[in-house]
Amino acid sequence: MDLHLHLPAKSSTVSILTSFTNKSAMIVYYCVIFFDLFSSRGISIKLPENPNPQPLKWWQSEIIYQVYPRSFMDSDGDGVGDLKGIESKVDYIADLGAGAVWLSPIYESPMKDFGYDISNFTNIDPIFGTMDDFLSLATKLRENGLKLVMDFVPNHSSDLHVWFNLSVHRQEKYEDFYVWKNASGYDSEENPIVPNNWVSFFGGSAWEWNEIREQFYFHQFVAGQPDLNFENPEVLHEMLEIMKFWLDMGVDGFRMDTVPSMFEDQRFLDEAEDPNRPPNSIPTDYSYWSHIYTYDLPATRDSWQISENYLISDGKERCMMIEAYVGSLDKLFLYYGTKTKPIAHFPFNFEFITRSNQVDPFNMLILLLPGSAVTYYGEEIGMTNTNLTWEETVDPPGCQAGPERYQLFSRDPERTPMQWNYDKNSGFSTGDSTWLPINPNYKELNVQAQNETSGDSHLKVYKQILSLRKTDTWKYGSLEAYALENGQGFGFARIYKGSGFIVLANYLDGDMIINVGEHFKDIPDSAMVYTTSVNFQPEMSVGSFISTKSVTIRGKHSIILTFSKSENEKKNDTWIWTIVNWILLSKANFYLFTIISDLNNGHIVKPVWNLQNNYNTV
Ligand SMILES: [Ca+2]
Ligand SMILES: [Ca+2]
Repeated sequence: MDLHLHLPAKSSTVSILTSFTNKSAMIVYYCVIFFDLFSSRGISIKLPENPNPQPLKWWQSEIIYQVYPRSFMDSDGDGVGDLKGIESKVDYIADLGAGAVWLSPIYESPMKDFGYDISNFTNIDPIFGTMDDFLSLATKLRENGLKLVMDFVPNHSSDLHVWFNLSVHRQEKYEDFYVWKNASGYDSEENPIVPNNWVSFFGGSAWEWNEIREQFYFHQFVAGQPDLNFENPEVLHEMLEIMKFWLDMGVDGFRMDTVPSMFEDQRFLDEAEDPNRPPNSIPTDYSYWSHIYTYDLPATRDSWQISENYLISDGKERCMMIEAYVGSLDKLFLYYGTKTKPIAHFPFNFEFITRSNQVDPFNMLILLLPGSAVTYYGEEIGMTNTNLTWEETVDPPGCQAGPERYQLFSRDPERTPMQWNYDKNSGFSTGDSTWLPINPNYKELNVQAQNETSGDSHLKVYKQILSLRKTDTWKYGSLEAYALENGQGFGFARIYKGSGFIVLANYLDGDMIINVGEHFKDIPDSAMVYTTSVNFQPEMSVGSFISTKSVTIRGKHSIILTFSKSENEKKNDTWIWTIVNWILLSKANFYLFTIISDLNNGHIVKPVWNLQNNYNTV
């Protein structure tokens, strides 16, 4: 399963945040910001520049570019993306300025959940290619200086995995590999009754009857994804062996899928209704229930600790990112572990939701605040969700929800193929059909168009942003951030050794006129326009100098200014590492950002954010 792309976006009913671009499942962990801007009031964030900078680890500084393999590039015309297709586009990813590629699952799978149901964890599915294709892709990535992160799905296997068959037949060692329970009874027609009321993420009972074993098995996701039983140490052992297999193949890290789902409370008690459930939810919906016995149990975190020794024992710095939708900041923090017992390098989720027509302002925000960042394919050109009909819907949670409600749950809209050019299927495939339709807007919105235009484009802005991210200012600079104009906008400045940049973004419709010096310290009266959102209003030339005393930004636009302070203007910043909380209050929600600095390595290491009142986070 792969919750990330849709749930926060699609099922939100209270939040004023609406999904806007699908291809904009943004990430953040290392530093994150998330906010809604309707009448919010802000308190500032201030952190000094780093006096003792150490080189950042690759996963701290480099953009991780997420490829959804089915939709990136199809090399053989069957309408489904594949590894050879990805390999043919490595140059493109490298040219963006990204530093790593994260591949969503490519393992052998019957594709009931499009690859998150794995029938062989150490082989490549033929639809994507062969192991040779994988090694060839890995080599090409390495040659282009790109790291490779693999999706890893520990919670469940496919029901077609050999382990499951052995478990069904109670074969030694495998008998308890899955979560089996007896029927709680039988109804008047002799049908077995489920052990309890647990509901799957994708809707309906999480229990499936197996006629051979005459027991129910538990599945947090589709019935074809039986949950592995992590109470059994053999299961964890097998999973660690599989991770080692891929590390030995040269991968640089993992993104661990739905880790909070791994353990279930062994009392198997009924779960209660969630008092904060969405008003339109129904009892067969996952969001209807409070998942205190099936989600985010402490055992989850105890089981997954990064073995730093193993991860870097050969001198190769590897990365571990853990998917965790856990609702509160406190809970999310637990997934970092502690210094002596680290869990994830960073927990990860897709709750940073972007807005229609604001891809540039949000990219500036997420990529230039301190912290790791992920770009989901297509985000760099501002791809948008594709409206699909019920007949076109293939995603299991969408199909499960039925023709009236599929749009609340389907992740198909954000998975439509990459829009490369003006050609048939936007250059994604030469086939007569594709596994999901191409968004019709490809005729205007595609990579070729944005590369070739003589004017500005999201792609050009994106590359400019990534260039700035490679500077010492981004890596080690101070941070000063404010909500602007009663929450209409947001601005932040980064300064290192007297040079810096400032990002100003207006997220609402009206004009915003900013006197930079009113909010920010140490910004000169004049600064250079580094880049702007596409079609920035009022028009400004990149490279020109403007007064910072009055910067006008029309609605939904953003700008980056760069400047250099003269030596004698530098002041000694007080070096205080601290915990900073930043609260934004808005009409509907309240968001808390926390940044925690690290006393030892002198860089901000754990900025995270939290969205309160969001019951759609899992
Ligand atoms: Ca193909
Ligand atoms: Ca589980």
